[in-house]
Amino acid sequence: MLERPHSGYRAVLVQLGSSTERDAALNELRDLVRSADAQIVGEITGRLDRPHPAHFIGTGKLEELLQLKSYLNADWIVINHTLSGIQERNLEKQLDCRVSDRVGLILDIFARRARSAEGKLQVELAQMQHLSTRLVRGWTHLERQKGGIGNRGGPGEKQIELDRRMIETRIFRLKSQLETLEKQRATQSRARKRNRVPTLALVGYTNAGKSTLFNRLTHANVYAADQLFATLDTTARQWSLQPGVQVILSDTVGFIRDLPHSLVDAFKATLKEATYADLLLHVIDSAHPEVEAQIQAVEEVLEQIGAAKIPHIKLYNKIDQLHISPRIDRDDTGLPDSVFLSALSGDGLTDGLLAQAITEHLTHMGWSLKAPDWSTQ
Ligand SMILES: Nc1nc2c(ncn2[C@@H]2O[C@H](COP(=O)(O)OP(=O)(O)OP(=O)(O)O)[C@@H](O)[C@H]2O)c(=O)[nH]1
Ligand SMILES: [Mg+2]
Repeated sequence: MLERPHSGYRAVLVQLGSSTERDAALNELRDLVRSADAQIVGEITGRLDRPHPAHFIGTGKLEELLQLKSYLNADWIVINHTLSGIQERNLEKQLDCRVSDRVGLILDIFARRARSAEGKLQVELAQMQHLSTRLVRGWTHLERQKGGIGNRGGPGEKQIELDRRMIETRIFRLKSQLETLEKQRATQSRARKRNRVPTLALVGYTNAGKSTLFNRLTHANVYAADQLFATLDTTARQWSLQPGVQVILSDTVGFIRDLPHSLVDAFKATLKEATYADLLLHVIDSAHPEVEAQIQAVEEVLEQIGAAKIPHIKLYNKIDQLHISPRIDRDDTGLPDSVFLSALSGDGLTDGLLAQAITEHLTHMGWSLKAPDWSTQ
C-alpha cells in the first residue's frame, strides 16, 4: 500500500543549529542518508531561528534551497529536524520534489531493511502511525481555516476523514498480527528460562559492532556492514561461553538518538527482546567522536523499554582503532563493569576476557555454570 522508496536519489541535506551541535548532527545525517542508498549532492547549513510556520526554514533559506536543488538536479531534500505534515507538504509543493524530515528518513531506512515478516509488519505500523498523526494535523488545520468545528462540507475533508479511517483500520489489524507474534516470542523466551539457559542480549547504538561481535562469538552469518541500521531483526544463537557451558546470545536492532516514537512503539516487540535477557551487553563504538552521547542515548532507550534495571556490562568495542590493550574495568564491588575489546581483531575475546567478565556476572546472579563433569560417567 505504501510506496517502497526507490534507490539512487540525489539528496540535498539541510542541517540547522549552532556550529557546535551542527557538525556531529551533520555527520550522522550523512551516514543515515547513505544508508538509505542515496547520493549526497549538496548540503545547506544555517542557524536555527524560530521555525517558519508554513515551511519550517526561513524564506531566504527556501530560496537558496530552490536554487541549489535545480542547479544540482536534486530530487530529495532531507531536513534533519521535525516537520509538521503541513510544512512537509508545502515544501514538497514549492520545491517540486520529495521532502523528508528525520523521522521520515529513519522510517525509509527501516522500510528498506525489513526482511522478516515481523520486521515488515513493524515498519508498516510505524509508517501508518506516522501518517495518521500528519493527516489528523492536516485535517484540524483545514477545519480551522473553514471556520471551526461544525463546518464539515468540503470534499477535501471527507477524503481525509476516509483516509484516516482506512489507516486506523490498518493500524488495528497490524497491531493484532504483531500481538500474536509477540506472544510466540514470549513463549519461546519462557521456554528458554525453563531450560535454565542464561540469555544475553547485545544492545547498543547503531553501527557499534553488535552483529560483528555476534558473528564472531556464535559463528553465525548475520549481516554486518558499515551503515546505520544494518540489523532490524533479532537473531538468537547458542554460544559456548566456556567448554560445556552454553548461553543464548541475541543480536538486536541498533538504537539512535531521538529514535522516533512511532518506531519505538512499533518495534516494541523486537526491542523487548532485550528486556527478556538476564544480562545485557552494551556494545559501544569507543572510537566514535560522539561516544558519550551515544552511550546516553542507548541508556535512554533502555529506560523507555523497561530494561534499565537489567544488569549490564559495557563493551568498549573497536579498540584496534584506538591502539589500546584489552582489559576489564571493575566497579566498587569488584564486579566487571566494562570490557575493552575488538570484535574485528579478537582482542579481549580470544584471550577470554569477555567470557570471564560474563561468567563472573552470571555467577554473582546465582547461575551455576559448572561444566558437566564427564570424568565420573
Ligand atoms: N575497526 C573495527 N571495526 C569494527 C569492529 N567491530 C565492528 N566494526 C565495523 O563496524 C561496522 C558496523 O558493524 P556492525 O556489526 O554491522 O554494527 P551493528 O552494531 O550490528 O550495527 P546495526 O545493525 O546497524 O545496529 C562494520 O563496518 C564493522 O566491520 C572493531 O572491533 N574494530
Ligand atoms: Mg547489526
